[in-house]
Amino acid sequence: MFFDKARIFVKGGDGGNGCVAMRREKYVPEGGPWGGDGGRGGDIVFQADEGLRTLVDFRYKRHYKAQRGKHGEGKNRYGLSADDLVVRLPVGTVIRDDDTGELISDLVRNGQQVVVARGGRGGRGNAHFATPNNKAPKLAEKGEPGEERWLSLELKLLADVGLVGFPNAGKSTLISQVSAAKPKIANYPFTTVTPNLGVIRVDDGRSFVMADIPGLIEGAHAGAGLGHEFLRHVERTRLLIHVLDTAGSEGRDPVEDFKVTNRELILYNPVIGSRPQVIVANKMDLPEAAENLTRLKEAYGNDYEIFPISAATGSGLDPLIYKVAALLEDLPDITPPEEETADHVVHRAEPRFSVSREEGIFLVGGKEIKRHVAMTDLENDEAVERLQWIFKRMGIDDALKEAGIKEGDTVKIGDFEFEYVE
Ligand SMILES: Nc1nc2c(ncn2[C@@H]2O[C@H](COP(=O)(O)OP(=O)(O)OP(=O)(O)O)[C@@H](O)[C@H]2O)c(=O)[nH]1
Ligand SMILES: [Mg+2]
Repeated sequence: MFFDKARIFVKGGDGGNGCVAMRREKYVPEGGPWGGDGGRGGDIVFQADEGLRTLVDFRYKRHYKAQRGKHGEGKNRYGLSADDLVVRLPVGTVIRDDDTGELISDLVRNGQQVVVARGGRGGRGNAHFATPNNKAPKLAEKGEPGEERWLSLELKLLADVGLVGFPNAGKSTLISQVSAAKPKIANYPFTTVTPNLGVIRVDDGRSFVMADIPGLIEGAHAGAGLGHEFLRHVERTRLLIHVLDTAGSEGRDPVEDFKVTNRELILYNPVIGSRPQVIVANKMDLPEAAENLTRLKEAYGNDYEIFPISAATGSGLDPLIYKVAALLEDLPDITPPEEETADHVVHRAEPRFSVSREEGIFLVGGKEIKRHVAMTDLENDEAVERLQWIFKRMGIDDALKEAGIKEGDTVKIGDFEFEYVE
């Protein structure tokens, strides 16, 4: 099987905890705070790798977690930061946030990297919290939790040219003649069930990549045959080679086939439907082909270049390959479809926090305050006092009062519950 979709979970490493320590030295009577900071948690980094062709690895391993940072230590020693976790994916993988659908990245270049989940920063040690009023603070921050989210991955192969046409038209035979690709070829429809890529090298040093996909039949856009699933892999090609069975084997009519396939392309995606095309009139070695070629020329000769070939015998291939190489030189580079460029992503402006009431409990939500709670050592009075100060500073205190909170009511933030005191 060919896996071109996956859903996976990623989590950056948590930051290491800050340390509470006091300086104790012989001749320094009043040692100050001396606890070091925790180290940063590792990021999850995705890297495009041209050696990979499918997302099959993500079928078996769905959870990716980076290491946490080391905790800070006494004598102001920092905890070590964790290494990033680098995960390799095939070039052409589109990465989205699975919950929001937001585009995170489109890996189109070999070696391209993107951070998909940041590691948390290390908690600060108590050395940071000394003030003129509190020269020996006994609190430190816990490490910040690493970012986590579900991602959807979708592979869209990157090729310059895509082969489209009915099953049995000879697409796989063609790619096997002009490149080193060795797809299965047989005289029955839907021989090809997974896309194949082939590199075509022209004598003069130019080269381009061709994608062979499963054949399309009428109604493919609605799921007939193998459906249009695989058209995704020609979405980013610059030119389509439309392969026709000119001999009209099995009672087919190539003039009609050309129309039907183009209609399916447009129904799938008008952008693909309007890609430049050349027509390959295949199977010219068969006697029925000559007459159909004349009809094809009459019907489409004004609008398209038509290349009579025999993929089976290899005749007519050179003019086709030279022309395709020449056309590609003038066609713009592959750019992902516009709706997939990050500029078009709408980022929802999130309020800083939210306060709501449910069955007498006051719920406080929001990333920022949840992070503060996660970074607080709730067993430590001084740390909790500081958290209360953060509540005031962020305006959560006022919002709770506005919502009608009274002494003794319960406040809940994530998993953390406490009793409200004025
Ligand atoms: N006579 C003749 N037969 C051909 C030619 N090209 C392909 N064939 C035959 O046509 C049949 C189908 O060829 P494939 O290359 O598998 O066709 P395809 O378009 O890849 O088909 P799907 O993968 O099913 O979409 C095979 O039996 C080939 O040997 C040709 O130029 N002449
Ligand atoms: Mg095939």
